[in-house]
This record gives sequence, C-alpha cells and structure tokens, in this order.
Amino acid sequence: MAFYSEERTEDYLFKIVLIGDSAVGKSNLLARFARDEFYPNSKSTIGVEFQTQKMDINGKEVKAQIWDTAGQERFRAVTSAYYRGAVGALLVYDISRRQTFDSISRWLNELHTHSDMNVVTILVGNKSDLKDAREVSTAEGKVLAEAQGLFFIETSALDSSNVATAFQTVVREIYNILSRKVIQSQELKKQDPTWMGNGKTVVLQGDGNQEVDNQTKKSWWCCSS
Ligand SMILES: Nc1nc2c(ncn2[C@@H]2O[C@H](COP(=O)(O)OP(=O)(O)OP(=O)(O)O)[C@@H](O)[C@H]2O)c(=O)[nH]1
Ligand SMILES: [Mg+2]
Repeated sequence: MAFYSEERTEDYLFKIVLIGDSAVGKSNLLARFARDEFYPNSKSTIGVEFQTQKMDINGKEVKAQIWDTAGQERFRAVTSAYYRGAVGALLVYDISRRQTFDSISRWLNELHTHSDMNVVTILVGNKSDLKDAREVSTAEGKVLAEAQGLFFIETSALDSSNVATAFQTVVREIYNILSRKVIQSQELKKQDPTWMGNGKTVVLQGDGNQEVDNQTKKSWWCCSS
C-alpha cells in the first residue's frame, strides 16, 4: 500500500498485555510464542516482563511488544503503567479451573478502567490439553466472548496448539484498524489539505492523557506524508 512505501517496517510496534488469574499460563503462552519454550514448573511472575516479537501481518513486518505480569495482586507492579499505551490484550483463563473463568469480568473491568475501551481483546481458554480436567466448556467461553465483544480461542502452551494464532489474531486486528484509520486520514486530507496541520499524525486510539515512551510512540504516530 502506498502509504507504507516510505516507512520502515520497524515503525509499527503494538503493545499487547497478558492478563488473567495466577497460574492460568500467561508466562508460558509468551514463552511458547516468543521462544517456543515451555516450563512445566514455572514460578509466579514477579513485577513486569516484556518481550518484543516480530510478526508478519499481510506481508508486513510489525513488532508486538508483549507485556506479562503476575495474576496475583501482591506480585503485581503499578497497574496503570502496565496498561498504559496498550492496544491489545490477551485475557487468559484456565479451562480446568472454573474460578479463573469466573474472574474474567473482574479482569475486563480492570482493563477498561486503565486503558481505552477499544483495546483489541481476545479471550483465551488455556490448557486445552487437560481434556479430562476440563471445567469450562468451549461453548461457555464462546458465549462470554460474544457477550463482551471479544475474540475467542482455546490454546495449549504445553502442546503449542493455537498459541501463535491467539497473538496473531490480536495483532492482525490492530493492524487492520490502523490501516483503516490511515486510509480515513488520507481521505480527509484529500478533502481538506489543511486538516490536522501538516497531516503527519494518525492516532490509533484516543487517549490524550497517555505518556508514551519513545518506542511505544512509534506505534501511535505513523504515516509521515
Ligand atoms: N497442562 C498445561 N499446563 C500449563 C499450560 N500453560 C501453563 N501451564 C502450567 O501452569 C502453571 C502456571 O503457568 P504460568 O505460565 O507460570 O502461569 P501465569 O499465568 O504466568 O501465572 P502468574 O505469573 O502467577 O500470574 C505452570 O506449572 C505451567 O507449566 C498448558 O497449556 N497446559
Ligand atoms: Mg506469569
């Protein structure tokens, strides 16, 4: 597409957050996706970690900066900083522990309190390999996702199933939204060349209060004309 021709692909960096109760497998989903590793006895995450992963979306290279924190309140770092600038979220529960599914509405509330309502979110039922221990049916997951307007997928960090698809679904949707915004801004500029000053900015999500770091900023500001 023409509007990317002068851009370096590294300019597309999307912050994605992993959230959900402790031990649902957030860190292992990230380890599987980013490094193709799995830890059978992993410890609870303390504070915040993130990994940047290059991805191919519609033939374009974009980077997903994926943030992981503890599900347990006492190990979590400052919540607002964790969510700041996020444009995507994986909301994870464990299909073998109903309690973690019951917590989803609380996590959604927290996500919406600390970030924009339009954060692209996928509900992830992890540990699909634990077939005999299943407590939450696939249908229940789908119904909740539909009711809340979320994407839905079941994954297994243990056997790798659907892990890449879960992350790709979120990043692809963010990319599509961004592309549509860019096209809209170009249309507006054609109609009114004075629109938005020199027409250099496109905001993916409105959150004027955000202080973004330089890296993240690149993902919000694109498309020099
Ligand atoms: N069977 C199975 N076990 C998994 C899967 N994913 C993670 N686990 C196990 O579940 C436990 C918790 O995984 P973590 O990735 O540490 O969970 P977490 O959500 O990061 O937990 P906190 O950091 O405490 O919030 C570990 O023993 C993992 O080996 C999975 O897909 N299948
Ligand atoms: Mg963890």
